[in-house]
Amino acid sequence: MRLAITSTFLILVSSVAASAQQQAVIDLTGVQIRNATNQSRTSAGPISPAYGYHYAISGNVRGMSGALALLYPTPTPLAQVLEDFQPGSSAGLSGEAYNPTNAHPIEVLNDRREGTSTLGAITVTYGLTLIAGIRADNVAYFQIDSVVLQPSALVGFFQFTSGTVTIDRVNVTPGDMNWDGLVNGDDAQAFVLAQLDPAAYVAAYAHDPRLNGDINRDGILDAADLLAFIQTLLSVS
Ligand SMILES: [Ca+2]
Ligand SMILES: [Ca+2]
Repeated sequence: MRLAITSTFLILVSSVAASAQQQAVIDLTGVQIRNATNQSRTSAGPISPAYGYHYAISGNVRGMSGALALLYPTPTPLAQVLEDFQPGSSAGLSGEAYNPTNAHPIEVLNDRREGTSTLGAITVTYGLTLIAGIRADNVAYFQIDSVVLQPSALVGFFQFTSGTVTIDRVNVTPGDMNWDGLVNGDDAQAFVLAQLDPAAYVAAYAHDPRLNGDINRDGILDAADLLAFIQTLLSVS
């Protein structure tokens, strides 16, 4: 009986170990965007190492004092606030990161944005650095650093009423350049596009071309990968 229980336990343990943690979620509720005030949060659970990650920052913020309390008295999507400060800037709230080592730690986002903007009758000097990553112990983190919101007493500060940073593993298939799940001759055109015009590749496939194109995992997509790509095609056909 003891033996049976022990083996059931071992099966449970091994099945848990075998299933990768696909996503990390970091709660932003209560995080402030405040002049000269760094903030950080970590995920409740771990995320397994991967070659690629998709991250997304979303949530609602409210002005807590000063002009921001007057302009944003109720929870307002962070994306809308960023657009108010600088049109187009909300695009950077989601993206992809490549991790050629397939190991942690890894920084997936380090994005500084700054400038001046007119809020009501006030000219605001603003700046903040958004940082996200995964520690060696597989816990994900998010930081808002080096915040400038000046003149701070007049401008006030924001606080998240709700929100998350999610980091998802991207499942890669080396050589599958058109992301249809297969590696075959149809990928050749996309591979050439990735080499000649990486920006056009990203526009067409919405992925960093290195995720499936850096086949030898040295971190760059170049002619050495073309040879590896051809060898991959030959081995699967
Ligand atoms: Ca394919
Ligand atoms: Ca390479």
